[in-house]
This record gives sequence, C-alpha cells and structure tokens, in this order.
Amino acid sequence: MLIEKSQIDQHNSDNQASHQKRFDFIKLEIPQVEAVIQKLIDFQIAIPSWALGTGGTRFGRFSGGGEPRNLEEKIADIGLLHKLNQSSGAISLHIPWDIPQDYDAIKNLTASHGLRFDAMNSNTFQDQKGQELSYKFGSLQHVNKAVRQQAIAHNIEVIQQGLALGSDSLTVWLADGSCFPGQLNFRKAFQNTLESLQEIYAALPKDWKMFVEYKAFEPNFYSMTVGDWGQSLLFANKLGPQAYTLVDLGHHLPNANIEQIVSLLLMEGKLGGFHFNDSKYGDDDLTAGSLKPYQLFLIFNELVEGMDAKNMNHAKDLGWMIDASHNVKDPLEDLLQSVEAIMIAYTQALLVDRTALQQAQEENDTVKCQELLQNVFRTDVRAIVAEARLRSGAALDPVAAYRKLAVRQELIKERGAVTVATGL
Ligand code: LRH
Ligand code: MN
Ligand code: MN
Repeated sequence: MLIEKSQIDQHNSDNQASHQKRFDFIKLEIPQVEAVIQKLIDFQIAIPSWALGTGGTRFGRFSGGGEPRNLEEKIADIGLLHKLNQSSGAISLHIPWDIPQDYDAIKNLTASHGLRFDAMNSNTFQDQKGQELSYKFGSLQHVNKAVRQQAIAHNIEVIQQGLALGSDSLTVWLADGSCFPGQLNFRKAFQNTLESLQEIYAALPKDWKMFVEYKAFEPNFYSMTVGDWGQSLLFANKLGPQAYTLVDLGHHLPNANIEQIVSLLLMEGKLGGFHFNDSKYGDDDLTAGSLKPYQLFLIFNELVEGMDAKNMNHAKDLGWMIDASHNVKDPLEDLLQSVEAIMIAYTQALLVDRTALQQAQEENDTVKCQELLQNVFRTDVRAIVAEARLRSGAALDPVAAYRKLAVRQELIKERGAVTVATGL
C-alpha cells in the first residue's frame, strides 16, 4: 500500500480550520516559533526494523494482521509512517534478523521511500542458524577465545553490510554477563570484552561511529558486563574517539536520573545516541512518553542545553532511534504516538528560557527554576508540532489519518491476517 499525497492533502484540508485556530493562539505566545518549526522539520527519528510487528513477551505473542513478512515490507511500513509524519526518515536494521538479499535493490527501495539507513545493530545475544559455537555464556566476554572471535567476525560482517547500505554507525548491545555470583571473573570479562571491541573498532571505517549500549539487567540477572553508563563510558574512552555511549531509556535501574547521565555524557563528548521508549519497571519498551512525559521533557531539556553549549547540530550529531515492541497496540499506530511524544518533548525543551533558568540557578532560586521548567512542560505545543508536519507535507494528525485511510485493513488485505514479522 502507498499513501498518496492527495490523501494527505485531503486530510489536512479537512482539519485545517481547527488547526489554524490553535496554531494562531500558541504563535502569539512564542516569538521564536519559526525557528522552532525549522528545527522540528529537520529532526528525524529512526525506526528499528523489529518494532513493526507485535513483539509479545516470553509468555506469548498475539500477532496482529498484515505484519511485514520480510525486509522489503518493513521498509514499506516505515515509508508509510514517514509519509504520515515526515519525521521517521530512517531505518535501523538488526542483523541477522534483516539480512538483505540484494543490497542495491534494498538501498534503492529505501531511498524511494525517502529513508536512509541509521545505525546497524549486531546480534550476539542469540545463537544463529548454522552457528558453530554458542553464546550461552556470553559473546565478546567469553572465556573461550574462539567464541569471542566468532562474535567479533559477526560484528565486522555487520559493518560490511552497513557499508553496502550507506549506514555510518554500529550499535553493539551485549547480553553478556552472569546469572550467579562467582560465575564470572568481572575483570577478566571486562578485559575480554574490551579486547574484542578493540578488534571491531579497528575494522570501523574512519567516518563511522560505534555505539556501546548498556543495560542494567536481562537476560543476565546477576551482572551485566556493560551494565551501566559508567561501564559503557569506560569502554568508549578506552576504544577511542569513534566510540560513544548509547542510552536506552529502559535500561536503567528504577528511578535512575537519566537526564543527569545525559548531561554528563554530553559534557564529555561521549553521548552517541538514544533508544527511546518508556517503562514503569525496566525494559518494558512501552510507547515513548506514555508513562513519564515529564522525564522525557527533562531529558530533552538537558539534550538541548548540552548540545547548544557545544554547538552541536540537534538533528545530525546524535543518533535518535525508537526501541520499543508492542504487545497490544497496532505497532504502526504506536510508532506514530512515540514519534509525536518525542517531538512534543523536543519542542518544549526548545522553549525553555535558558537565560532566565541560568540566572535563577545562579541565585539559588529553586522555586523559579521549577516554574520555568514546568511552565513550558504545561504549555500545549501540539499545534506547533502539527504545523511543522503540515509544512513538510505530512498529516496534521497522523494517527487519525492512518485510521481514516484504513492502512491496517489495507495491509491485511495485501499480506493476510496471519502474518508474523521476523525478529523479536
Ligand atoms: C536490548 C535492546 C537492544 C537490542 C534491542 C532489540 O534490550 O534494547 O537495543 O538491540 O533491544
Ligand atoms: Mn535498545
Ligand atoms: Mn532494551
């Protein structure tokens, strides 16, 4: 299925009058609205190829209809999202869940949807078909050098595949760790992992970045070898200037102050990218902003402040990606909601009066600091986000347009009611 420009235009003209009223109102309050809108138009969030099907849990999976059955259909799905919001212009692949058969064909298909390839994700947390050695006791950390070599070779292969597709970064997330005290010598596991990462780093093209993603728990439940930002930063610093820490919002222990982590990583020039999601308990991978929108805003507040302090380009200098899976929602609707929540938080962060906040901080005026942040957070900026979409040719209300155009029903007609997306 393809969404035609005329269908988007129709949706927009149906909704124009009520949008205009809300936009005119908010515009009066925000003198810098034009600059904000341009930043929103430029901001793109990559969609992971594994978020397009229903993820399920270890207890079961209730597959939705019309799920993409192959990489081509996953690209088509992201093409639909991008048509609707013009903010999802990139795809992040997981190897080997999404190995292309014909690289040029996949590259062309992706470009025809106006998409580019974001970070490539390697996978040494599952044993793959035909694989000689098992990752049961880890991959890059493994006590057996042959297992480490196998995992290194996989990562280097993923870099090669990314090169063929036009990607320029590799995300390494390791499930490595231990489930029981005494199982692992922590220092040896760290050293093995570092040496393995160094070999992968050596194979990185000069204009590529390597993201070291950390996670506090799961699937190992006693220790994770890249368990927090401290460990990730140690690796990134030892590896060199092309290595960075990647923050996945769901990978912290409860109540971790993620905005502070972000601020310090930016200060060190070592924040590489983001995996957005939301959670109440841990790696729940729920829709971004669905539970803790204030936290999402506070994170963006630090991002904008820290990136501006270093003259960084918001749209280009960090990798922005959603990392979520869906058990009960239509994955495409869910992704539209996630992108919207991210855009809202970003807009609000752009509106913070930095000079006033800095002054209030210097004067220890805690009340004023809170007022400044919360006034912005409580401002309804949705019409600004919608205006940015309108100007970039997307739908004023992507979820409503998706439903009106009966996209899911069309996909079910095309692909069938019982389809299971590959991947997680
Ligand atoms: C691990 C993780 C990591 C993986 C993805 C599938 O929990 O966040 O980013 O690559 O999930
Ligand atoms: Mn992640
Ligand atoms: Mn995760």
